[in-house]
Formats: sequence, structure tokens, C-alpha cells
Amino acid sequence: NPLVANIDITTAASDWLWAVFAVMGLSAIILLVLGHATRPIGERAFHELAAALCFTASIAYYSMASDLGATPIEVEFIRGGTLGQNWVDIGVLRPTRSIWYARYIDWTITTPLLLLELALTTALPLSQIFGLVFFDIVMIITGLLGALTASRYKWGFFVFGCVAMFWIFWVLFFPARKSASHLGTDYHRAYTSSAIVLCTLWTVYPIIWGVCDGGNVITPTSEMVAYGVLDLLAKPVFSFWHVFQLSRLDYARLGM
Ligand code: RET
Repeated sequence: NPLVANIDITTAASDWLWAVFAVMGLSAIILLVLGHATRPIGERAFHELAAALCFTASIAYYSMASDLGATPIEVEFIRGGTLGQNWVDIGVLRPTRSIWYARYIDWTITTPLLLLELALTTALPLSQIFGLVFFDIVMIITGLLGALTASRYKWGFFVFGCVAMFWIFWVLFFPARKSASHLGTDYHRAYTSSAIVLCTLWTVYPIIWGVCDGGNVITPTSEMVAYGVLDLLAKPVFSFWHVFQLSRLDYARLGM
């Protein structure tokens, strides 16, 4: 019953997840080949970071497409709904929802790599790069803890995660952008556009969380579509676009 349990994905959703799996894997290979073809050995870090995060995502999608890496959690969602002809309070029925924790394991690895893709083009001091990675991990792990929490305390975790995300955005827009401007206007321009794209895409994640793992408003199948589109934009599309931005820059100024 969809009112009391949001557990399974449809076969169409599984097909979609296999497609995302394939695109992620293929992107990883293409990024590696592109790095080898266009940059000498000491200048392939950005292609390799991008390939590593696409490869990691392809494993997460292998897991979700196979309907693995999820666990059912009781959700506290007190709302009435129709069951047949009758209006019932599904709050008393303790509805259940699958939480795909595999995606949080993916994000724990891949979001720091995405931030490194950006931060390493700014000559930001190591202490601030460390801070970015630290708060990024705080953001993802609080999201996971919140998703696995049945009670309303989940929203407390969510707030911690959002605070961490806004701290990251602040570092990206102020200290990191200033640092990039010291490398030259070409670096500053490439960095600023990449940072705007990254922050815009990342802002959508907590919104989806709110209607899936948080509020249990949309079905697991819709969740797979929403996160899938977003992951494709935030990982391969962002990475290809970012290495293209960098292709016109002279890495000597980064000391690589
Ligand atoms: C959560 C919930 C807790 C609050 C916040 C979140 C943000 C998650 C983000 C994830 C980004 C993932 C990416 C994946 C790559 O494909 C954990 C959903 C703020 C920003 C970029």
C-alpha cells in the first residue's frame, strides 16, 4: 500500500538507474582518456579527480539499480490520506520508507572531490581547504543520520547539514574567490562561473531530501529520477564543463 509503505522502486526506475550507472562509468573513462590526451603527466589532477568521482558514483548506481544499499525506516509523517473509500490518519499506521544509504556513502567520497576540483584552482590556503572538506563531510553525515532517524529529531540533523552547506558556500564565494583573483582574471572568471554552477546545483539537494528522506512526500521512484538528474548534472556534466574551463588556463600559476 503506497500510503503506508514507500519501499520499492519500479522496474522503469531500475532501468533509469542502470542508464545513470552506464553514463557515470563511461564519463570516468572518457575523462581519463581526455586527461592523457590533453595534459602532461603532472597536470592531470583535475581530470583524475573528476574520473574518480564519476567512477564512485557508477558503483553507487550499480547498487541502487539492483535495489541494494537501502534499509526501511519508520517515518513519522502524520497526515491523513484516502485508503479505498475511507479517510484514514496514516500517522497511526507508522508508514515505512526505504532509505538508500548507498547514496550517502557515494556523496561522502564524491562531494569532497568536487570541492577539491574547485578549491585547487584558487591557491586557497590548506587550512581553508581542510575546512571545506570537513564541513562537507559534516553536511553529508548529518543528512545520513537524519534520514535514518524516524522521529522529528531528523530535522535537527537537517539544520546542522544546511548550516554546514552555507558555510561551504561562504568560503567558496568570499575567501576562495578572492584567492583566485590573485592568480589572474582568467582564473577568477573560470572559478566564479564554476562556483556559481556548483552552488546552484547543490542547493537543490536539501530540497529533494526534504520531500524524500525527510518528509516522505514523493515515492522512491520519483526520488530516483530527481536525484539521478541532479547527480548527472553535478558530477559528469559539471566535471566536463569544469575541465573545459580549465583547458584555457596555464597551470604553472598553480604550482602544479
Ligand atoms: C543533505 C541533507 C542535509 C542537509 C544538506 C544536504 C546536502 C547535500 C548535498 C549533496 C550534494 C551531492 C552531490 C552529489 C554529486 O553527484 C545531505 C541532502 C545541505 C549538497 C553534489
